[in-house]
Amino acid sequence: MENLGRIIAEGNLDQDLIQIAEKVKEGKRLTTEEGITLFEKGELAYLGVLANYIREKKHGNKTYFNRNIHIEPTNICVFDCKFCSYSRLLKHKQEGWEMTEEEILETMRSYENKPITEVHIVGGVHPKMGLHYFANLIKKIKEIRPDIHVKAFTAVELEYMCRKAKVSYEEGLKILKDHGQNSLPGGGAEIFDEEIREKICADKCSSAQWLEIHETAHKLDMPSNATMLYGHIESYAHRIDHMNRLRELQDKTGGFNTFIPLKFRNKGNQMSDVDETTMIEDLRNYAISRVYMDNFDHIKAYWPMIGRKTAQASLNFGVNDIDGTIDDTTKIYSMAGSEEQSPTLTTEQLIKMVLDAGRQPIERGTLYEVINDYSDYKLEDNSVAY
Ligand code: V47
Ligand code: SF4
Repeated sequence: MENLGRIIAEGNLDQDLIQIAEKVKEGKRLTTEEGITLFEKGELAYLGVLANYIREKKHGNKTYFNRNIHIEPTNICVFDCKFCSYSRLLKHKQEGWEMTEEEILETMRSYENKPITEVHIVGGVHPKMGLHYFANLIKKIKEIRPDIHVKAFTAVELEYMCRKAKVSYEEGLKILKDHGQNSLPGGGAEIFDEEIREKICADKCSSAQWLEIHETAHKLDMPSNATMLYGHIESYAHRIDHMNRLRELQDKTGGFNTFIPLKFRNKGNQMSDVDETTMIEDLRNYAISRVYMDNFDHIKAYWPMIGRKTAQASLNFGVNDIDGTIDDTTKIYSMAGSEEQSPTLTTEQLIKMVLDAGRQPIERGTLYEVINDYSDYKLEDNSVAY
C-alpha cells in the first residue's frame, strides 16, 4: 500500500506507468493498451509493487496449496503440438505408455490412507479412450475414494471425446459430471491468437472451442481453471489478447477459479530452437497477470513447471497459489526440461516454502475451501504427516 502510494507521489516514473499505478490504486480495470504498456515498459520492481498491492488486498498473506496427485493415462496423442515434449503420435505407439483401467484404479487404491484431496487426470488424446470409457473410470475412482475431487480433461481432450461420441459439449460434460467429475483443469488454452495457434498447435481444438467448452462447463456448475502458454513465438499483444478473452468469459460466467501462466520449456520438442524466458520475465508475467486479470481471484505458480525457487519468489509478484504435493505423478514438465525432474513436495516442504517467503500457508481443497491453516506451524514440530 505504502509502496504504491510512493510510486504515485514521487512522480519520477514514465507518465503512463504513473497513470496505471493510479488506476490500480483506485481498483479500476486496465485497458488493452495499458496491459501492453506494462509488458513494454514495466520494470520488475514497479510491477511487483502493483501486483503485491492487489494480492494483499485480495488475500493478505494467505497462500494456498493442496495435497494432490496426477494421473496421466497415456501420452499417445492424435495431435501434434510443436511445443509438446511429452506426447507420442499413434504411429510411434511403442515409445509411449497406455495405462490399463486396472493400473489407474490401483494407483488410486495406493493412496487409500493418504490425505490427498484432488486427482488431476489429463493426458494425450488417445482414440481408444473415449467419453464413456472415461466416464466409467471416474465412477470407479469415486467408488474407491468417494470424497476425492476429480479435476479432469482439458478442453482439447473434451472436444475430441464429444466429437467421437457424437454428443454436444453440454451432453458430454453432463455425462462426465453425472459419473463424478467435479471440475476442469486449465490446459490446452496455449495462446488464443489464431495465427500463433496455427503455428504451434494447428490440429487441435480452436480457441473458440476452448472457450465454448469452459463456458458450457460453467453453465453446468463445473468450475475450471485457465492457462496461458507464454514465452515462445507470441508477442506481448498476444498475451494481452489471451487474457482479454479469458477476462470477458469470466465476466460472463464467474466460473474460473485460477489463472495459471505456463512458461514454455524447450527441451525435447519441435520448438527447441526457441530460447526460454528469463526468471525476470517469468516474474514480470506473473505480476502483470495479477494486475490485468482483475476478475480472477487466484493466480497460480505451478512449481513442477517453473521450479520451486521461482514459485517461491513469485509469492512477491502477485501469486497466491503454488499447487500441490504432486508425489511425482506427472511427466509433462520433466520431459520438457523443467528443473523439477521428479516433482514431489511434502506438505511440510510446501509449508516451509510459504513461511520462508513471509506468507501464510493454507491447505485448500480444489475450490479454495480452507482445509488447514498452517500460519502458526512450527517447522521443528515435524507434525504433518505426508
Ligand atoms: O495445455 C505442454 C502445457 C498444459 C509444454 O488446471 C507445456 O490446475 C510448457 O494445463 N512447455 C497442460 N508448457 C498442463 C496444465 C496444468 C498444469 C497444472 C495445473 C493445471 C490446473 C493445469 O501443459 C498444456 C500445455 O499448455 N505444456 N508442453 C512445454 N513444453
Ligand atoms: Fe497432445 Fe496435449 Fe501434447 Fe498437444 S499438448 S500433443 S494435445 S498431449
